[in-house]
Amino acid sequence: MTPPNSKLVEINFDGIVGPSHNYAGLSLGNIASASHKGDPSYPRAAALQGVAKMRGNLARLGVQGFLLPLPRPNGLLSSVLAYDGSEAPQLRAAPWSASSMWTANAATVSPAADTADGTCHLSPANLVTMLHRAQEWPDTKRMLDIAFGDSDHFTVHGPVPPTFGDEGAANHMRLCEGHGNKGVEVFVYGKTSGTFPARQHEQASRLVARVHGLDPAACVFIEQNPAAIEAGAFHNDVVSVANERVLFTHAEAFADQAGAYDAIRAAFPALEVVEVPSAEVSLAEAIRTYLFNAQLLTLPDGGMALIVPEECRESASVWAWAEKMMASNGPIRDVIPVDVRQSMANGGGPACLRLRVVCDPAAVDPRFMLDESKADLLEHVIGDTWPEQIDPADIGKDTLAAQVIAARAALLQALDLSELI
Ligand code: SUG
Repeated sequence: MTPPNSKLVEINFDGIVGPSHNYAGLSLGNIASASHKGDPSYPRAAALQGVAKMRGNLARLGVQGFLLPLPRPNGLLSSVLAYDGSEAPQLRAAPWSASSMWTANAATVSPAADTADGTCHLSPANLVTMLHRAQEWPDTKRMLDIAFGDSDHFTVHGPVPPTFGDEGAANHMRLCEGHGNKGVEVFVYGKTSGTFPARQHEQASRLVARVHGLDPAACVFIEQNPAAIEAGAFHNDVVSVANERVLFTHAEAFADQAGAYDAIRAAFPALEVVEVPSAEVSLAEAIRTYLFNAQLLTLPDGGMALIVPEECRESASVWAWAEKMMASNGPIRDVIPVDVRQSMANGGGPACLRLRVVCDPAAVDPRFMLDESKADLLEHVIGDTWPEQIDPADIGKDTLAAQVIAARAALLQALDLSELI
């Protein structure tokens, strides 16, 4: 076994919820997005919920990063679409989407211990399946190039060509003895067979693995269960999550569940599976509550905690299962609910809101790292400038556009990141 590099730690980079956060029902196959379409949104509350989640994890782990909202409304996309009101309102809403908050879709990340050249590789996701998400990658890449600009430590690639749908880390898991050790990277792809699109294509995953210089013997490619996609698991991280040697998964996550465990175990014999049976938590309830869209964290004492949405505590079956698990002698010792309801209503739980990067924190541009005083600063700027409420009829209005642009600019200025304006 390769000895671990002790400077390498896992940093969660949470996306700050942008000032244009709204519910336009843009994501086919994402049940929360569809069912909240047309509701008023509360961008200020949404962003503050996100900061509170970051503060909690900063206290637990001692390290936390963040990524910034992208420029919205996106004038370039608006002009390309030439929206004149005669078409579906989704075309008006797409350039306004705050969807970059879900940084689990920003990129796929392979830590230095896994790659041939010994740098941490990041590939921004092309997100081609959804118009409102496909606009993200150029601005995401611009930000990753700054945050991870130290080429002794990082390699930032371009996206996978658009024919191959790539949704980033949401369909990627990593198994390892410790975050700094060489790991096994598991890529989960879908095949479109029902009414909802499979957003992660197998060829995109294979391409990312090659570009990152991964050891083929330490890569596993697994098909998502088509029934899970049809039930609303538009990304694999809606039905499973991994951390170190543990895979926490619903029993119906993969097309061939036993075959998936065997394939991972062949590359990573120490695998420990924590499987939730359908009889205890149905697939539908798992997707409704986002039990698996959780952050599975290694705490400083070596134990693991699962950061779940509040919705899990309110579900009789999910919480009964969580309590049983906490009382058992399993690897996950604690289940901690957090309130990210504004994001949840668009289909984004605690795990969607973060991108995991294993690296030396000193190698990251410090402007993207959080501490308590910066969390105060974020809250201050968000409290002062983020719109309190957005109604669907506000989308497209010049007054709202001006407010959204000014709010983001105020945040970038406060963080000394005006080069991103
Ligand atoms: O791509 N929702 C996002 C949610 C992404 C969740 N991410 C992970 N599972 N990692 C999506 O479907 C809704 C936008 C709207 O409807 O306005 C949206 O884009």
